[in-house]
Amino acid sequence: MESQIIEIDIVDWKVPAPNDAWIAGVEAGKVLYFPHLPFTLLPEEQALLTPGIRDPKVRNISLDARGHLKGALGDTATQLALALMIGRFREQAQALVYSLLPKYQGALRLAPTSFRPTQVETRAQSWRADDRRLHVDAFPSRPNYGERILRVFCNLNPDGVPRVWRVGEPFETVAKKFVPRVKPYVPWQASVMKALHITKSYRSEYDHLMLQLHDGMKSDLEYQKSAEQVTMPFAAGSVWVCFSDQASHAVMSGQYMLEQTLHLPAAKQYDPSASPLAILTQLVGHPLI
Ligand SMILES: O=C(O)CCC(=O)C(=O)O
Ligand SMILES: [Fe+2]
Repeated sequence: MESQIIEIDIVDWKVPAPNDAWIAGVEAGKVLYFPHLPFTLLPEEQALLTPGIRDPKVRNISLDARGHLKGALGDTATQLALALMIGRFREQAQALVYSLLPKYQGALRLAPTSFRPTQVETRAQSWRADDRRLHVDAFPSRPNYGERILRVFCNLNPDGVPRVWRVGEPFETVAKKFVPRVKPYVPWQASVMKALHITKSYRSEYDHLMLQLHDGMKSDLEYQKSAEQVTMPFAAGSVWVCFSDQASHAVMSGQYMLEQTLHLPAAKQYDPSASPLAILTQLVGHPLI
């Protein structure tokens, strides 16, 4: 299998010039890896690196698009410091993406920024929520009609502990394996789920297929073992960027990460035909949204 990782050795949060191979690579579902791109903490921010800062009722601490902090414990000063740290990462992540992918300017929609202080290995969860299994991202309650999920991840572990991922095979390979096994799409069920507010909007056939890929991959233990994959330790002080609705990924270990999600209409890509929407549409042979 061709490498699914492209290393880019820069030390500032912008690339000197856009690069066609990087653009085509990330739109093909590869992971852009910046091994030497630390997020610099202010001295007073070191104290924020503790798992106890997260409200146990939520999965991650997040800063929403309006700048509201959610899921953190602690006094006002702590909450303010967290919001400032996460907000600074948000700015740097966006600057990096705009330098890498200038055509996306004006087309990206900001989603929440997350801070993940919990040690991955100690998290207990159901198989469906377990990101230690290879998967592509798909969200059950939020249909997106093919809109892309672009993510910037940053390992800010202070003790040099890497965040270890597994990165799997290309999206087309995954889709060819799992699409033949999917449960059929039932439009009236999508209507019921919307009426009951199980989904925030009507679940399209595209969203159905993406969830089926997500669940199909995670529930197949043989696939988890035998699929082509590489184990990738993302170093402390590094950044990586990928379309997480396309790059097959799993997180195995690590602690302290910042993550920015940006949404992009597939039509605004450099090559819309590389999108999961285009690949799945081609595979099933009829429109999905
Ligand atoms: O926590 C991580 O490193 C990644 C988890 C994951 O699968 C995701 O955020 O989509
Ligand atoms: Fe994921």
